[in-house]
Amino acid sequence: MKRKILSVLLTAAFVAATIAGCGGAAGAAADTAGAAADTAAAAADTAADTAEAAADTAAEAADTAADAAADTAATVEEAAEEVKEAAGGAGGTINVGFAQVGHESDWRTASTKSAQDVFSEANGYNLSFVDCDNDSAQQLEAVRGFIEQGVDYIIIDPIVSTGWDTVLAECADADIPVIVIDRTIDDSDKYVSWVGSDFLTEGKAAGEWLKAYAEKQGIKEINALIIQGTTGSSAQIGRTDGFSEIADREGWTILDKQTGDFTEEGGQQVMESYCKSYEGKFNVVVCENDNEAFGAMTAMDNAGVKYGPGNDVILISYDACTAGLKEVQAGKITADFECNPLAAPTVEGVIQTLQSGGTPEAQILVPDNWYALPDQIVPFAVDGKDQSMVEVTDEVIEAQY
Ligand code: GZL
Repeated sequence: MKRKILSVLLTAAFVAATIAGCGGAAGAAADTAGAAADTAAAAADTAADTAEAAADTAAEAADTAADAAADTAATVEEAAEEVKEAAGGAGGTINVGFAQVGHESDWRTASTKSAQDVFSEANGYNLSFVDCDNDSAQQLEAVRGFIEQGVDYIIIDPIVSTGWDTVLAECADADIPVIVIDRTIDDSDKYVSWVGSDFLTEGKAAGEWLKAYAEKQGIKEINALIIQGTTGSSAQIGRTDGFSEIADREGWTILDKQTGDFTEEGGQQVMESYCKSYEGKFNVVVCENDNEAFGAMTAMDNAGVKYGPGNDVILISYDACTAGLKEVQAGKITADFECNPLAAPTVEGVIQTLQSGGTPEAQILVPDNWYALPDQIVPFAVDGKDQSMVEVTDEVIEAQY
């Protein structure tokens, strides 16, 4: 467009100049026309420059607007992503970090599988699972790793019950809700809910059952050996305290208490030592989980100690895992006091409550049962509350975890 204007004006100027060359009125007119053409050409130049500048300005404004629009779109997308992540189960994947104790027992295996089954991709979760190998330092490191990852929720089964307040404060600062499962945390309340069993009641139930069973059997004196769980874990503390409370009340003798760390190897090592140190002096062995009981059975077999119904030694165990109930059915473990490992579905309920803006219960107990063969089932109460026992059958074993 600009070129065209210029070419017309220049032609006019050329014509004018030609006429001017002829002299006289015509020449004057031509001069005037030439001047007008020059003025017009200059005006056209200015207009073109102005138009160009306006075009450049418009282009810059367009670029700026485009950039702003792109930024806005990105911000909106980020916000949408954040809303989607916050919505979690409502269409978004929920990121869960689980710091598990370790892999020390059948109970732990069942607990881990329960969590992996519930917090699956198919159910809308992304589970970051860390087996902390019974190492508290590793467990604290795993929780801090989840904070770095920016998970939506953190589940902790605490190896021991103390040393937690600092890292839980870090979770709170990161606005990540913590749910404690199974064992308890006793030196901090910076978590949303605890889901687990009542370990003190488990210990008391074992003691009250033993009192009732010893009376039925006409056993006048109890000399017990205890193989404890991981020292400082709430499961160990509760079971030891609960059983000891009944022992003290009944005047029983607890010859020794040593930790088998909830493992079969640990149970065997401690029982081998007991068989040497207390040969012929004990008539009750209490193992604070089934895997310790399996190890103790090996040690007593090797030492020629007879245990189980109708034998010299009453063998009491906790957890009541499938393998433990099989030993009850085989007449090896006299009674088994369950600690239910399948808490993950309840934990998911807590997460869904939080997702929908609700407030979950602070403490949620999962139910436990007590198991024996018919001849070892006796009536007893715990804290004045009558207890029922489950007869171990093939069907019960089949249905166990
Ligand atoms: C109890 C759980 C214990 C089990 C053991 O709730 O923490 O840890 O009794 C396991 O088998 O190792």
